[in-house]
Amino acid sequence: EQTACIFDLDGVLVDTAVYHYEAWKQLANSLGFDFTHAQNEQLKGVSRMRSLDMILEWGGIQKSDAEREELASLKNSWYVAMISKMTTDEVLPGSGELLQQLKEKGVKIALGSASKNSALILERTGLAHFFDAIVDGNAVTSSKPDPEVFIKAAELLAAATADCVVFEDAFAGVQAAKAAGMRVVGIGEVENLKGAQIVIKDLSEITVAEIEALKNK
Ligand code: B16
Ligand code: MG
Repeated sequence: EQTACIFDLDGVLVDTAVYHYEAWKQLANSLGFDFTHAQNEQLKGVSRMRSLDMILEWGGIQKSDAEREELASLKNSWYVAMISKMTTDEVLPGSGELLQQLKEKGVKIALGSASKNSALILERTGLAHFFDAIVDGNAVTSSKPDPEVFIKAAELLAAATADCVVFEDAFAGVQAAKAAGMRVVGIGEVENLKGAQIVIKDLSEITVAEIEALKNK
């Protein structure tokens, strides 16, 4: 059967974590407390509202639902201002090349991201044209580790879940892919990505043939 590939966005194709960090830090500071890089790490792959709730908890602050909505949209307005200036230089090593090779071999490609800003990021970084399907934070009701995002992506590609290979940098994303019955390539450190079939530093470290061979493992 034909392999299909599903890519997470932040931390796999592009590095937007630095912008999330700046925007969340600005929000935390405006509420009177600090926000560290280590805390930012814990927000990878986590939805916007869940991220806000974790930050408010770290700051020991309670807010009403209406205030939480307001804070989340304030953070997002700062974040969007930053990602609106992204360029094609901000694509992570090997991403463009791998997407190009998959495309040439006729492998179907989908996005499976928690972000509600994926369209803007893909457009700014010149990656949008590679995708046969896009499933992001606007299209799902349950966040990773729930498998919904990847199952929807497989459906849109008309691919069997067993033929899908997911590329993920977050542990919650690895869990989501496993729950969907898919193979997972982890991007980052082995100790953070337990359950992935293989873990690589970035997409320059894998070939189309290696991806297709994963299904037999
Ligand atoms: P937004 P991914 C995730 O993207 C990020 O890793 C996470 O830090 C962020 O909070 C989440 O998207 C939501 O992003 O505020 O833009 O909707 O890694 O699933 O591509
Ligand atoms: Mg990610």
